[in-house]
Amino acid sequence: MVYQNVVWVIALVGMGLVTLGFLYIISQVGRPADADAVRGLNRRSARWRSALFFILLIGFFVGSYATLNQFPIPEQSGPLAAKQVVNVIGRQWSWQMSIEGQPTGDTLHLVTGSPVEFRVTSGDVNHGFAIYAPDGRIAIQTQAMPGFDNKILYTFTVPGKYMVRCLEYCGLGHAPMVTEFDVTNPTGG
Ligand SMILES: [Cu+2]
Repeated sequence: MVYQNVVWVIALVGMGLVTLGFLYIISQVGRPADADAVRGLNRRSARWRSALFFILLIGFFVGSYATLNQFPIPEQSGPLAAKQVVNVIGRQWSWQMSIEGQPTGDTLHLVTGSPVEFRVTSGDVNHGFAIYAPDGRIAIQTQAMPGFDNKILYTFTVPGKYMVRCLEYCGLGHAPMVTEFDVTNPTGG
């Protein structure tokens, strides 16, 4: 299930309901008002408003819990005990990515199935570090800020070529500030 598509459908249904409400009101324009009917309508609409308020309130808490429970930003202090740790430095206008304990410049190669900790910082100005999955969707993203190590934990499930792009405008070379790396299955597949 792709959350973006679900949210898109919910938004469309919501917009459709609002449109239907407007169409109903337009269709009632010019009809003479009946005092008793108006009183009854007011009572009914007050009950509807209360019911809708509680439905929205419950929806807010359930939706917040369901979506933020899996929030991908981990504890920022202390070690995360991930098997793979990648140090990321954003600079105008390139990404330097190296596996902890390996020399900088080695080809970055990650495997599926075990968590990867990305420690993201910047050598100059703020950048936006985003990893795009092979299907073109953003897998994870966080800010790259000078003086801070922003940690993000991600377990790759799909092998393939992943792209890194900058999501925060950082100067003339922002758009081509791109790099890529491969993710394979642990068996090498
Ligand atoms: Cu940028």
